[in-house]
Amino acid sequence: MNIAYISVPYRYGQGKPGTEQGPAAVEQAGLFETLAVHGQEAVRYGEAAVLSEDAVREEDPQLKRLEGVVHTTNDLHLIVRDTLTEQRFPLLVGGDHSMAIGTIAGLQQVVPRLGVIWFDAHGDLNTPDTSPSGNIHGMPLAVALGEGHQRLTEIGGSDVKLQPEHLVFIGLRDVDAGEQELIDRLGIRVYDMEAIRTRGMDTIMEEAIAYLKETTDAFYLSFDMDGLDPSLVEGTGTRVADGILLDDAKTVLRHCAEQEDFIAAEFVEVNPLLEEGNGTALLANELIGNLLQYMRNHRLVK
Ligand code: 4U7
Ligand code: MN
Ligand code: MN
Ligand code: MN
Repeated sequence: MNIAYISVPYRYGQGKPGTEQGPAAVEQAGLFETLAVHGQEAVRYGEAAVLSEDAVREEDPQLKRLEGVVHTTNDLHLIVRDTLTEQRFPLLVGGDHSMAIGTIAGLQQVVPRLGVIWFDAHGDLNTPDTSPSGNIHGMPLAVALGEGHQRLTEIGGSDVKLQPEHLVFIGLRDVDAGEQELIDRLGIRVYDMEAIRTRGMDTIMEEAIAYLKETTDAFYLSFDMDGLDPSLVEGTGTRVADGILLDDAKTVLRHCAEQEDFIAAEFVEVNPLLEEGNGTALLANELIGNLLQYMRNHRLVK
């Protein structure tokens, strides 16, 4: 019983109310039952601290709600680090994607050569200088690569948390100019929708994992719900047309689950206030169920 569900009920990395209710919505959708069905302890193992609305100001328009993001990601990195140290598999539910600043910092303290599979329509590689929105959920990978505001890059220590060759994108299709510049300059591996269509997700995941294995010791999956096709995810804040369909998403999960050195997963950007009903949270819960099913023989789950 080694899966440790950790919730991150927060929204300060973006402007739309609702992602702070993401974890509760996924719990409502049956997360504890899903954990139990797969032989896991049906508990919330941890929850990241979140500042109250009153304590968070907009201040810098290029780094909106910075204090709120620093507070939660700093707390989360300690939770993730300790969970991993206890030989457990952190299963995180958010919350907006800026939480990954904390996830990566925490994992990297235990696994210095960390690999990342970033399932997302977006690059999340903006800095305060390049961001069109000032929302920090569009910046977590830049921060992990050591680019951006020092309050963010120093979470978990001042070293660089992620090397560009330790990152792969799956489903990328909405990239800002500054992000593209960074991808080109650093030679980051991208599997876009065109690649998925022409080569198939099985081939791509095999290649992506083999690539990461060359130079990393373990990897985690960061799953932004907006990587999926907008027809599947009404309840997420930044939907982009022509996304990944369910079968291909499950293929991503299966390939990750088959790897011994797969050490954590996060499901982010569930926003129940953007839809009638709870469809996106239900889908997140279903995907988590698929993941646990595929992981039934995983060393961290038995
Ligand atoms: B998400 C955006 F400009 N790139 O920086 C930005 F298009 O975590 C969107 O992937 C960021 O959902 C989306 O604001 C962040 C925008
Ligand atoms: Mn994202
Ligand atoms: Mn996204
Ligand atoms: Mn709703």
